[in-house]
Amino acid sequence: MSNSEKHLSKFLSLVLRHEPEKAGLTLDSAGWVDVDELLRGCTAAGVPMTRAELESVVANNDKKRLAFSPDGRRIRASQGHSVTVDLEYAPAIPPATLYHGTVDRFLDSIRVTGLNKGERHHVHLSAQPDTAVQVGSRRGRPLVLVIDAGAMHAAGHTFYISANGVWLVDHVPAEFLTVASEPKR
Ligand code: HQG
Repeated sequence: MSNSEKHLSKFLSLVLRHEPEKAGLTLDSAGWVDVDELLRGCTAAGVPMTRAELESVVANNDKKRLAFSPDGRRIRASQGHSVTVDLEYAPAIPPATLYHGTVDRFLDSIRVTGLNKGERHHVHLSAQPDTAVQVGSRRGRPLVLVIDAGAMHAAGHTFYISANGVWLVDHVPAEFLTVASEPKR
């Protein structure tokens, strides 16, 4: 992705997940906005963008964070919102094991309260440990937690999978998680 595409991508994630008002927009209840309105709003906000540029950002985004509606007229972020939206994903059966990337300094708290969703709508989990390593690396030396998703599901926890493959759950109680490798203190 070029630097200018990265700039557009960051602004789009900001607008479509957190602050639609920055582009004079409101998201509908499922997070969608009209593509033409989005392009006009971004341009008015000082981040001019053509439909072709938007399509290129959506296609090249490393995590496929954004998705067009089937008719191509609307667009939304596939997960990661802090504004209230209901993405209307159907509950899904998780794999036996899922992973969460974090850092050592959060571990004591996580062991007490489990994994909390914080500012987001869900706790984010991945099917691949490598993804968890990348997520944890945003904050320091990554620590990978192993989640017994099969047992959680059997205990009645509802899982969803986003359009870009992120596993979502409301909370992970501490008894369902273990540390993949103990951090060196
Ligand atoms: C931690 C990015 C203390 C949790 C990434 C994490 C991901 C606790 C942080 C996506 C805790 C929340 C999500 C507890 C959880 N005590 N700390 N009880 N429970 N935490 O950013 O999972 O680029 O909200 O471990 O790649 O890091 O936005 O969640 O460190 O996919 O598309 O609290 O965000 O994707 O941080 O990241 P976040 P996350 P995007």
